[in-house]
Amino acid sequence: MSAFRDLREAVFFVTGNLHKFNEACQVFRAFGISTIMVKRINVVETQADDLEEIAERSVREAVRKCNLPVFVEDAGLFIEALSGFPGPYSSYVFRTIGNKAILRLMQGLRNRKAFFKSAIAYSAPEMRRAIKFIGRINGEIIGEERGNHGFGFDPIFRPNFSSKSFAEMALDEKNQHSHRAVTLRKFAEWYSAIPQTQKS
Ligand code: ITT
Repeated sequence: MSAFRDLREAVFFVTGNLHKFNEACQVFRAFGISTIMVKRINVVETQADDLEEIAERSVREAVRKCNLPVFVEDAGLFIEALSGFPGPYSSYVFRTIGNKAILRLMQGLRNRKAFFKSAIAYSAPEMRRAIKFIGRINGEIIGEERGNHGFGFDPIFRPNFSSKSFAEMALDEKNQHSHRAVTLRKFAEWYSAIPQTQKS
């Protein structure tokens, strides 16, 4: 018996990040869509100044390699006092200097405003252009790392709707308002509405 028997459909998510995959699974489950992880295989991270452009280039590359209808999601943290740094370079910055160095850069700064942005690009072998969705959440960089949930910059980011950092929230709480959840829901609504024949 198929593991997907109670779900209307499935979607392929190309990512190397299990946290992002788990967030997506939970959002899509509410739409009756099951999520299948396709391990991200590009060794050199696609680089550009704009998240939507990064997502679009990545999805094109993924479709070429997998020959499947897939989506990718790219996110970044934008800090106002640092002119939007690390933004599209978030992955590299997190891997190299990490949260402690961001907190040091922010020491003494009164403007703590920051936002996370997320961009999804979906494409399929016969599609000439990717379909894109974006989401954003405003918040601030707190003074110290807090919480053990989540990943990446979650311990130093507090969204405006809560007194907790993202890392102090369980998955479903982060998924109520996060940048990624907003984008995933927009995508899921669109994906649920298109006829099955256009998805493969
Ligand atoms: P992919 O394989 O899907 O690209 P990734 O880990 O490289 O996964 P992104 O490019 O989307 O993820 O994000 C870049 C970095 O930004 C990521 O490595 C984290 O450090 C950070 N980041 C993204 N989304 C985040 C979130 O929801 N919470 C905390 N940090 C996040």
